[in-house]
Amino acid sequence: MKNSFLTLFAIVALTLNSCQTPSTTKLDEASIIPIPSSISSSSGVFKLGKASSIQLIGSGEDLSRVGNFLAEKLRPATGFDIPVSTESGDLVIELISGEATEKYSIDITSEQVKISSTSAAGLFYGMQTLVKSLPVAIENLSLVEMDWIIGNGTIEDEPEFSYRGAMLDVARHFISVEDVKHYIDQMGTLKLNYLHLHLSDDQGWRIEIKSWPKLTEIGGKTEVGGTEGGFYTQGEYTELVNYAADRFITVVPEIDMPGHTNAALAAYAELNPGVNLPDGDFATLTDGKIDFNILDRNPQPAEIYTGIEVGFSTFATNKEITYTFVEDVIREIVELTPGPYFHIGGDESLVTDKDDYIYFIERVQEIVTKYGKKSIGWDEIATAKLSLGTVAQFWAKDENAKLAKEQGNQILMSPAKRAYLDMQYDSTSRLGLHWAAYIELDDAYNWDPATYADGINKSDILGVEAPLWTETIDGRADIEYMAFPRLAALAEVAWSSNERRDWEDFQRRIIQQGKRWDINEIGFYRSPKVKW
Ligand code: TNX
Repeated sequence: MKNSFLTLFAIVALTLNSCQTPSTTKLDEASIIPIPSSISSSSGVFKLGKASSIQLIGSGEDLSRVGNFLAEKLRPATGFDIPVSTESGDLVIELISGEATEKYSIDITSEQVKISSTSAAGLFYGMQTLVKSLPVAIENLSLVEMDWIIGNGTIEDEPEFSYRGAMLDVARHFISVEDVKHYIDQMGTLKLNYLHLHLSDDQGWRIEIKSWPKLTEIGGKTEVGGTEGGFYTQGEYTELVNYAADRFITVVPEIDMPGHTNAALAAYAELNPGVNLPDGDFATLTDGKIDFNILDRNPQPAEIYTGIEVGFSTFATNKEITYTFVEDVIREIVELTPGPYFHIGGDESLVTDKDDYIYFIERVQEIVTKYGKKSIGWDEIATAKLSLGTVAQFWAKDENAKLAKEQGNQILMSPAKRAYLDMQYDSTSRLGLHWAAYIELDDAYNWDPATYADGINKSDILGVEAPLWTETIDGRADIEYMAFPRLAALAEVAWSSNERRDWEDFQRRIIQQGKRWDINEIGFYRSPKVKW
């Protein structure tokens, strides 16, 4: 009796279990981050099989690249060949005609999966969504025997903001080409499309400038803490630009100025304000005015700096040599940069006189315009007269964002209290600073760029960017610990509408994302806000 009861129980349990399979593969229960605009499920599943193949409809190098990315992503764990052709296939990637936008749709039936978009970027995003609709085991680089199924249904998706960025501060601690590429890979999976490289600061100059070689020879030698620094040759920078472009990510180079310039000031004495008089030499008064010729004589190079204070350095804004220098640097970097933006920094110039600061920013903006780019600058630049198309990157002050808006300029949202990946999670975090806030995962997630800054509305906002400053961060493990999972939260803030976002549902999806990171050996922070 007892035995037959157990047998019956086992049969019921087995049946229940097998009934569960379809429900766990319902498309709207997939763990897609950022959450798409709409997902509707229908009955049945699509099953990836040994004979599965990719069909490209349309033409162009970008389209084939997307097809090959998908094939390469699916092959290792499934062990299937997944050929890519224009002939036929059950995985269809279709470039449709029409004005190119980032919008895409995916239609999944038991016979076929079809991704369509008017742009290759849209197809790339659709491909990322498809990968996240498959079981997390798809991330494995070696064979996993299982059913590779996706629930039938339709996904329609498009981003809320056109600029979805991440910044790496490669100046405070140098970040190797390989580690930047690894970050770019992760950005791609999160549908981020701008990589801002903070290439210079007090502690380091990180890009080769052929006309001013001491920038990297002297200014690139060290980093915070006094360890060996580094820099990208122009070839390596180009390699990063191309690697990013293959993933539909545009590089935004930043040369921070007129403050945060100690590394350049250490390399070239002539860029320093002429206050470093040799011992015993004094400025004289001529007709009651300081004689600047004497003041400017023999400026001394600054000392190499490896601490983490901010706001103590400035270029000499009143010397022509400074603008010759800035123009050479901008020209050389612009030649290597296909994207539309050049970031001129402009933050925390605390030892630059206010009028000098405004003069400098306005002149540098003109140089950027001359070389065909638009300027981006930290929000302080809005105290100057901004050119048409210049973008103010909000990090601290509502007043500055308002000044930019009143001048008809757009705002890039990087509020330090929400979007700064170098802020500690809580007081026990082993890395990071906390001058702006402690930022737990829910803090990074629960804010709305369109209402965050007083007087700034959705239409004033170009997008959202998550900066990672590296005073306390050195190497891939540190980067991963600070960036993940928060970068995923911020990617959803940038891509998905406020109405679509939901913290409870995000918790469910980030747990699955965490499994993917585990398989990819990404050492993310296991926030106590989530039951991993
Ligand atoms: C402020 S944010 C800075 C950076 C520091 C950062 C550290 C901004 C525009 N300037 O120079 O690295 O704080 O959190």
